[in-house]
Amino acid sequence: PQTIYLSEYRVPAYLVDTVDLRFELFENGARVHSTLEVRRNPESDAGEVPLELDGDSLILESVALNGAPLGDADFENRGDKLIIGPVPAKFELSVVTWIEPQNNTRLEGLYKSSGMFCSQCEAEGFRCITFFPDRPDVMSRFRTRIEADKGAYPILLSNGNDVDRGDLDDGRHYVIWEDPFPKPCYLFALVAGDLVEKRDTFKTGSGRDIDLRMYVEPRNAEKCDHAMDSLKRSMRWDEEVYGREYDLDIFMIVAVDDFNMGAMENKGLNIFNSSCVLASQETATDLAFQRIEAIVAHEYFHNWSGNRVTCRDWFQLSLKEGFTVFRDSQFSADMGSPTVKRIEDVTLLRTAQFAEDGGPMAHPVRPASYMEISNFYTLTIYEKGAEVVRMIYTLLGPDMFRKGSDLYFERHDGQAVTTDDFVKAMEDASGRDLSQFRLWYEQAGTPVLSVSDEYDSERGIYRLTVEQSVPDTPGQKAKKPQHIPFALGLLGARGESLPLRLEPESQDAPTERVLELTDTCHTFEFHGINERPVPSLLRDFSAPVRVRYSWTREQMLFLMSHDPDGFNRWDAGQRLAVDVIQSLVGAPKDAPVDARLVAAYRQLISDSSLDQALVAKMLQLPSEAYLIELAESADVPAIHKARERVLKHLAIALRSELVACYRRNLEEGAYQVTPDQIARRSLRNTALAWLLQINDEEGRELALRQFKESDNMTDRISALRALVNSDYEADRSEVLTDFYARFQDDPQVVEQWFSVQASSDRAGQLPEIHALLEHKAFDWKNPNKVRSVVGAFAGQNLAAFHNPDGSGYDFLADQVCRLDDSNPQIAARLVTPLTRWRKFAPSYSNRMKAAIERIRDKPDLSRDVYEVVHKSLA
Ligand code: HT7
Ligand code: ZN
Repeated sequence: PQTIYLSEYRVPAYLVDTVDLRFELFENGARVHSTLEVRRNPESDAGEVPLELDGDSLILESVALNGAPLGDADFENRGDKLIIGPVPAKFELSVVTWIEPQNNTRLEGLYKSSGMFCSQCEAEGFRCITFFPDRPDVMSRFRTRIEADKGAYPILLSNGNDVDRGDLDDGRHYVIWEDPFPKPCYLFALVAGDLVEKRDTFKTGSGRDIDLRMYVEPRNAEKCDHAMDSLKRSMRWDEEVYGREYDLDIFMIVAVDDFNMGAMENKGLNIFNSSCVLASQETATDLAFQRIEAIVAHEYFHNWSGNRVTCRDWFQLSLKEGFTVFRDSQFSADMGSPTVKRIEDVTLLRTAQFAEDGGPMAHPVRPASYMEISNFYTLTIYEKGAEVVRMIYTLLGPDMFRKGSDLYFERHDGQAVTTDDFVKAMEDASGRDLSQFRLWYEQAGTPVLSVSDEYDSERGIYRLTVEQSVPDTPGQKAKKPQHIPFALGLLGARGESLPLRLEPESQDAPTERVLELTDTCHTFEFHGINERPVPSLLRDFSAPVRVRYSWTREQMLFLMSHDPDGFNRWDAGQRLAVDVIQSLVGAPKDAPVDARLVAAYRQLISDSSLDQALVAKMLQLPSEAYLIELAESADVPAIHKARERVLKHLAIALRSELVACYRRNLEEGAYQVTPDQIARRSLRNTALAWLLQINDEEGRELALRQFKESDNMTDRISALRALVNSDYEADRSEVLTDFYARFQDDPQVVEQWFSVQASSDRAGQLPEIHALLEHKAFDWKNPNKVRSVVGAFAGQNLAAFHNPDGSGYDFLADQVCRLDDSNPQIAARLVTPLTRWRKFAPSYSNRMKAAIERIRDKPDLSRDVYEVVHKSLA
């Protein structure tokens, strides 16, 4: 496959001002009539070149130029390109293609899901619908006429406003949609199905009434309220915080079961994976409720950061994704607890994005090349991209940042632009120079800050030295130092925040500062410090970096209970737990567990005056995935054992506190998704899980009762998971059977049922995984099902996946090869755990490498999988 380079970007030779589409939808396929108003791009120096349109899996029926049919000699159809020329400077082009949505298993372009037609065009799916210049810098006004059988497809949707509808012969009907905003074709959408409509309204700040509509299958009619409420909160928030009002008269959300990702921000017609939008108390967990709110917000926010201002090319993907993730994380922080939200974001970043940034697919936030763009919808583009925007926010402050975003939207409304344009708007609005900061977009790899300190008691000076280095990554060596905002505070012996005087005589010094690191090495001197302080570094995780500093366990314990920065309090606890677990990896069975960890956890569980949402987070031990990420040459079963050992030790030592914690947090009153109730449920379910790890009879009874009696999915599935992960084998199979019987008609719940088993080292060994793949509810064509079994096994059941005999690796290789033909996007994502083979101890890594080589040798490997396996083996 060909590699595409940013350096080879050229403006399009032709622009398309309007697109007129007519879809004739049938059971055996669809005919797409497209009429384009095309003109030569005045900004292009390409001259009178032929017109090149992209295509994929299309059957071409006819081509006409200015109404005159073209013959075979007038164009060349190469399958992936339709080349027409010579062409006039301005003309109308009509193309008719035939496509087969019912056979489309890639879920790109137009396809069928549970009997309905739906589309997914980002990044390059529109070319699977019709021939078109499929690139985001070609922006057009779309008019779409959809025709289908009225009985089977009463609802026909596309972008914009419905301007006409009517009946046709043979029981068919049509609807015409017009979108007044020019858009790239990746934002085009079409839905046709037998769906119920849920309606609401939203009054904008300027007094316009917006029609809000959700379309779902009839059985899901009662699962829309949460998404609709989330949408209204998002609309209000974007007006209040960013001054952004919605622009069309209608905003629609559709839920589909078969979807490659979470959701898609098509203009005025967002399409969602059912699992990311449908929720009821009985079927969705607290986590799902929160995720739905965040994704609904994310897609809505794209209307400005992505749609009104879009990307010039796909190298700029983080322009819309990084900024929009930043915006949705601000929103979620405002809706709940900012500290908890920060902890969740950083956990994902440090566990998974850092791993990506240190692995074979490492790439900058603005990549310089790619083979398959679908492989670049990564944690680096999304999460690191959001951190980069967050650092700009930290450096500029909220007011200047808002001025910058206003300028960006105003300056670039209706344009397709670059990450550099975004940074420039921030610079112009604030007067700050961000030239060195731009390296965050260009250099891959997670910077490392090595911090050392000394205390000069005679002069009362505390000296902090920070050295930065950015590791080599594929294709990038000898990197330059980056501009890093480094927030910190210093604590005195009683936990008090010390004034940070950078000059000896300065008065009214703040107790927290954001230092700006720009050189390889900086030394900062803090004056008037009367005793050796404890440093609280990188507060609120002010930059996506690794900090190396030799904290003692005493210092970690001190920060855990005294740091006024909630994030760092949590982080100190994590660091302590990591330190204790790491010291036990490969240690003799009877090696002692540090009693200070037990004491610290006892304090956390018992002190109900602490912020319970933070306590709930602090009680979660670092995950196996995080411990692996931190390891040099990971021996997963050894890490698994050490972590389990610490967890069991804590559970035995704190048994009575856990039971008390469970009982204290038993719910009273009606179920609500509020921060307080979420924290209570999380605390009592952590207590339950720990008790079941030590085969506690009282814990078992509590879990069985909770499983039977709870009125919500959070509690029910937590009890299920605790029992499944316990040694109570009879209970395990009984609750699994009972759960399936109760929820078998709900695909989203069945996915959770699959995932509880596939991620469990008790219920998810390979024979059971094979049985799940044979289960009648499993469906290879549904990405959620694949993720919930194969993805959960390889990504969460780490000790089983890393079975020393290599069987887990062979299994994953088999499934990737199987999926490669039907859904290469999903296959390429599934292969990720194997691509990191270099990270593991030799006996594991050799087997992983062999498995990935087997995938490499599969005939007709897709471009998606080809890119990841070849980069992994390079
Ligand atoms: N912008 C959307 C990306 C997306 C996507 C990309 C590739 C393949 C399928 C896809 N479905 C959605 C999602 C978002 O970030 O909002
Ligand atoms: Zn997005």
